[in-house]
Amino acid sequence: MHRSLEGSALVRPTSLAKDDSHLIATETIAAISTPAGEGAIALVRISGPNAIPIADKIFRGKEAPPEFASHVQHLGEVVSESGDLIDQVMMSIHRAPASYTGEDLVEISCHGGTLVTAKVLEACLRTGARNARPGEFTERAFLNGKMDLTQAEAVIDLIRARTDLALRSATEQLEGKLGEKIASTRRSLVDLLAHIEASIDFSEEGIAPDEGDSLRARLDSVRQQIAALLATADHGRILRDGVRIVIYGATNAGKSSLLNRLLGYERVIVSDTHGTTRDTIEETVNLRGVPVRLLDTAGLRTSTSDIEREGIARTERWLQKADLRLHIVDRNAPPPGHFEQNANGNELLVLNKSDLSEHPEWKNTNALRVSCVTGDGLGDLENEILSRISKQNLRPENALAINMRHRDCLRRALEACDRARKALDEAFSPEYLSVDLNEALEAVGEVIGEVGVEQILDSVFGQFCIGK
Ligand SMILES: Nc1nc2c(ncn2[C@@H]2O[C@H](COP(=O)(O)OP(=O)(O)OP(=O)(O)O)[C@@H](O)[C@H]2O)c(=O)[nH]1
Ligand SMILES: [Mg+2]
Repeated sequence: MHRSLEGSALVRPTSLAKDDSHLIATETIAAISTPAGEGAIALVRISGPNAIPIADKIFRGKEAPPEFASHVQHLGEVVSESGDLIDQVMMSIHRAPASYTGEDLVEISCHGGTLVTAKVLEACLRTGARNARPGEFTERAFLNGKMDLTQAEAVIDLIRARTDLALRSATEQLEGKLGEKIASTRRSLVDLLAHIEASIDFSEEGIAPDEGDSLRARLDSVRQQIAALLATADHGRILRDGVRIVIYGATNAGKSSLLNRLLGYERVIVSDTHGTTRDTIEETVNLRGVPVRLLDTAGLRTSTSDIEREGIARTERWLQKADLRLHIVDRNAPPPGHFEQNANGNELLVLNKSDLSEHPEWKNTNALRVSCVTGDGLGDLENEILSRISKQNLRPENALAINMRHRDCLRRALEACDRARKALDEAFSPEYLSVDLNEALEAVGEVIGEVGVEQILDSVFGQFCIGK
C-alpha cells in the first residue's frame, strides 16, 4: 500500500491540475491593475489563452500583437469595436510560460484617467475577456506553478508593508525562503514516512528497538523544525499588523491627546468634558521602524449611559488583547478611585499634564511624566515604549515570520508529530505512526499549497486587490 511519496516538495499543484480540471484557466481575464483615480499612466492587464487574439482585436499599430516579440513595448492605439480611438498606449506581450501568471499576458499602459482606463478595459471585455476577481492573476501564477502559496501571500504582504522590516520580510518570503524551509521539513517527513511504510510492507515484526531510537531522533528533529517556525508567529503578526498598544485610564486624563501627539495630527476629539471618547479608535504609526497599532479607548468611570458603558466594556476587551498597555493618569488630580499600579511587564504608567502642578498623592509614584500640551517627556515615553517592546521580544529582528494561516497548519502538523511520537514510544504498530505522519505531512504541505488547495485558495486570494 505504497502511497506516492515523491520528494519533489516544491509546490506545483500538479495533482490538482490533472484531477481538478475546472481549476485550469480556460477563460481569459482582464483588469485595471493600477489603483483607481488619476495618474500619469495606468495599467490594464489581460491573461489567459485568448489574451493575444483579444489584444489583436483592440490594437492598431505598426505591428500586430501576434507578431510582437515577447516582453517588448509597442506604441499604438486602442480602438473601440466601431474603430474609434480610445487612447494612445504602449502594449507588451508576455508569452507563456515566461509571464507573471504563467499564461499569455498582455499589458497595456494607457493614460491614467478614470474614464480612459474604464474604456480600455471595456474594449477587452467586449472582445472576449471577463473581469478578473481580486487576486486572480496571482492565483493563476500559483496554479501554473510560478510560485508557491507562501510566495503568493508575500505579494499581499509586500503591497501592505508599512515598515522596512515588514517589507524585507515580504521580499524574502517572495523569494521563496519560507517555502524552502517548509519544503525541507516536508522532505524530512516524506523520508521518515517512506521508512515506516517500508517497514509495514516488508516486515512481519514491525520496528526493531534500535531502529525505533533512530526514528525517534529523526521525528524529534522534524518536530523541532516545525516548532521553530511556529515560534515566529507572533513576529509575523507584529510585522503585518503592528504591536498592539492600548491607551487607557480615567476620563479626562489625556488619552486622546496622547494619541494625537504620537500620530502627529489631531485625529481624535479632545475636550475637557469627561467621557468625550466613547468608542475605540485605532491608528497605525511607525515608531522608529516598528509598526505600532495605537488604540485610544473610552475613559474608565462609573457611568449611567448605556453607550458609555458599552464603550468601557470595549476598553476592557481590548486591554486583554494588548501587547502593551499605557495607563494614563492626570497628575494634577488625585489618583482615580480604581487606581492601582500594575507592575506587569506589559504595562506602563504615564503621569500626564506635567505642565501643571503635581497632586501630592503622586509624590512617591515611580512613573514617566509627560505633557501632551507642551510635548515634554514624549521622547522619553517613545524610548520606554521601544525598550518594553524589545524586552518582551516584540520587536521583530528576524524577517522570516509565518502568518496566521501558516500557524494553523503548523500547529496541526506539530500535534500530529506528537501523536506519532507517542505511538513510537508506546510501540504501537507502524500503521498508527503512518497515519499520524501522513496527517503531519498533509498539514505541512498545506502551507505551500501542496494539498487541500481548493479550500484555501479563496481565503488566500480573496484578500488581494483586483488586477494583482
Ligand atoms: N494642561 C494640560 N492639559 C492637558 C494635557 N493633556 C490633555 N490635556 C487636557 O485635558 C483634557 C482632556 O483631554 P483628552 O485628551 O480629551 O482626555 P481623554 O483621556 O481622552 O478623555 P476621555 O475621552 O473623556 O476619556 C483636555 O481639555 C485636554 O486639553 C496636558 O498635558 N496638560
Ligand atoms: Mg478621549
